[in-house]
Amino acid sequence: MARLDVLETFHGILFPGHLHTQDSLQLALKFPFQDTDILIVSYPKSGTTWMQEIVTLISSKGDPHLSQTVPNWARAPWLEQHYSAAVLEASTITPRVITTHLPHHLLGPALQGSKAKVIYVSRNPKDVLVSFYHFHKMANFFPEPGSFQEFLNCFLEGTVPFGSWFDHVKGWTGQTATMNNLLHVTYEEMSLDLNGAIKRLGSFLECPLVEDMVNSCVKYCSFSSMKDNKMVNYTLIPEEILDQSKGSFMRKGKVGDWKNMFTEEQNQNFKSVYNSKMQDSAVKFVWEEQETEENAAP
Ligand code: PPS
Repeated sequence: MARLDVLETFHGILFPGHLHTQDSLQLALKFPFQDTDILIVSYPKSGTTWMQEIVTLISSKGDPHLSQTVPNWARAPWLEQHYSAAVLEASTITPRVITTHLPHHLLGPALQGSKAKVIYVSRNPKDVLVSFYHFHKMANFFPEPGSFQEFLNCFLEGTVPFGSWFDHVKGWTGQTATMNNLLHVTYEEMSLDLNGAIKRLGSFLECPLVEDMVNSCVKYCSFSSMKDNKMVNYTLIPEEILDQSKGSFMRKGKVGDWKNMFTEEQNQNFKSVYNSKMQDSAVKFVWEEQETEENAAP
């Protein structure tokens, strides 16, 4: 299934046809979740792969065997991608770990009444945008991103593949008050205190970890360790699909890399769109506080 030039439009959102079909997207919306499932939800480039690795390691009590022998898409498949039904059927891994980039307004109904544990991962949208832009350049299943300014405009309009970051984040984080099986974790929290984030996730997943296990998780899900792990760094993907000569999936792994791409004008424009689109959101992000402090500095 190459379909590198195909984009599927599903409920008004673009999805790369290399990985998605109308059928696979439709099937995801009716997925019969089991109460023991762990669902990782994210907008692309928010720390999905990192969370897949963390959850695998926590479930393995820090033992890296699974995370270093089975590719992430086989141990935590994306629900909406065409191969997931076959992977989930053949898998013997327990608990099942499933990943999705679908927005809440599409997947929410399938989760209604389920006790599946949902982990929502978010990241500063400016870092998401920069990471997504670089990924578009190397991933041949995405359209040409154009200039950074053009891509930024599409991101703010929500016309990039996977739709609007704003709708995605508001849709999922808006459920935290009513869904007690939903945990919101940010990329920035994981960067600041990986040890603490792992402990918090371990207790949410009801998977108690002693200190040695936590330390092992921290070691194997560090950026340097994951960059060298073929099961997560996407070097197993053929060149015609992911052109590694144009970049690497494990690119920088940094908080605040947007500062190397954005002009002051782009930052101001982004901020004003952000403030208007997020005014109805109750969530306060770590990176918002950090940026406010930086602006206040003399
Ligand atoms: S995808 O395509 O949606 O699955 O991408 P996703 O995994 O969500 O995001 C990729 C970015 O996450 C960074 N990454 C990490 N950062 C820090 N530590 C660890 N361990 C880690 N693993 C992945 C990866 O480098 C991408 O970010 P950028 O900014 O491009 O480096």
